[in-house]
Amino acid sequence: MEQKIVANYEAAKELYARHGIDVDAVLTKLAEVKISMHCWQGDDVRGFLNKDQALTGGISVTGNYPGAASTPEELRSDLEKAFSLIPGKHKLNLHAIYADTDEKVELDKIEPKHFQKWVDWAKAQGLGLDFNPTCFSHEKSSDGFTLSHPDPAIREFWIDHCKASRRIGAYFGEQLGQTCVTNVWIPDGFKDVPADRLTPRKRLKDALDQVFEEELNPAHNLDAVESKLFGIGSEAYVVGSHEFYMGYGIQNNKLVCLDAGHFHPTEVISNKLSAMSLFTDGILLHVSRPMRWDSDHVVTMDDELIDIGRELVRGDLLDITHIGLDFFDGSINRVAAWVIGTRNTIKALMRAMLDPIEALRQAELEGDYTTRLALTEEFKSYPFGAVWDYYCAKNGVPVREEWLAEVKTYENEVLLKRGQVQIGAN
Ligand code: RNT
Ligand code: ZN
Repeated sequence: MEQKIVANYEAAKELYARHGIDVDAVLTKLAEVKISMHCWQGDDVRGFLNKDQALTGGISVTGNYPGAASTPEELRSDLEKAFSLIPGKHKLNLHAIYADTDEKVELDKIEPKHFQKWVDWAKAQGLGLDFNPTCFSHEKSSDGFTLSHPDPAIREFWIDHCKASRRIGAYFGEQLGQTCVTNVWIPDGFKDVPADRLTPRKRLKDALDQVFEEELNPAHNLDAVESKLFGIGSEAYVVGSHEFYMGYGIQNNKLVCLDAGHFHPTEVISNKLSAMSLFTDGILLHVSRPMRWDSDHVVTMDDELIDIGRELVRGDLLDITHIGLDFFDGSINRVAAWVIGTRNTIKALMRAMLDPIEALRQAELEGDYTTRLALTEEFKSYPFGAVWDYYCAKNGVPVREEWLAEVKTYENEVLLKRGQVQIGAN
């Protein structure tokens, strides 16, 4: 390792040690945290089943940066590049439409075998896998309803799809020796004010009961449910609202998924973690960055990301929280998007671990809010960058912006040689 990196690290260590912070121990702890990187940043949520379907469900990707993956091989190659630039061993989050098979299979009939190539690859890469049924971009979701659809036959189709997805999740968990989180998100909702808010929610509750009927080994698969405030075309009403899933999750022992972009603009998920932890066994996060709406921008080192990190660390919630990412930006290099968002998320956790937590707690307890504020602000310019550089070097990944050169080379040698695909038609 470069001498300068070590020297800076040693100097930083000394500064933190004055506040009783053991930086080596922090890095050991940080290495244990897995981030679930979402596959769908690589191809603008297109997938490989039903490729001709436009992206629907009230979510949207904009931008036509060249080089989007259009085959499983391309996506895996891009993922390998991204993971090689991110310190630590992590997970990949797959959606059902990313099945890697030559078979023409419907969503309600998918099986583990359709994902075998992903499992083999994850094994070889030392990655865990997470999973999601895809309840959008499909003719049977074209009127905006899936699990809460008034037509029992359509509802049945989506129930079967979610059941099949859970079995795939359990297969991932069993094969890889790491629990898979299978997260159910549906777009169901109305553009305009509904006459009846209750009945669709009753149907959703009943559908979920059927989806989760089959007992699966929790060491292999854990279920999560993701709420939302609104989507494009479901501005007035979303069936699976926060209260709905908070209630459902707590009553039925499911992980509640908190997506940073799924609440009112000034409402933050960081402030929900401590409260939820008192009532649930586990939490799933979709770390995202909403800008004016649920825009799914690449995660940056903003106040909310720092606060999410702080809450997870200070509340000792890392063991019960599954950290997933959820953003999709088609206007920049997609590999870089993954690298930026994932490195930031890890770095935010590291920063939180380097805070003088005990001193802050003590000051607060004594009513000394002056010290609390002063320390918090001074620590914002403590040399966490030197610790981060050392962590990256130690993990054999590029230090600072050196990773960008690798992405640019990859762009020239691989991405720009791909044919341009028309993606995200809206
Ligand atoms: C949509 C939800 C959901 C999706 C992914 C693709 O608003 O956030 O998590 O982004 O399933
Ligand atoms: Zn999400």
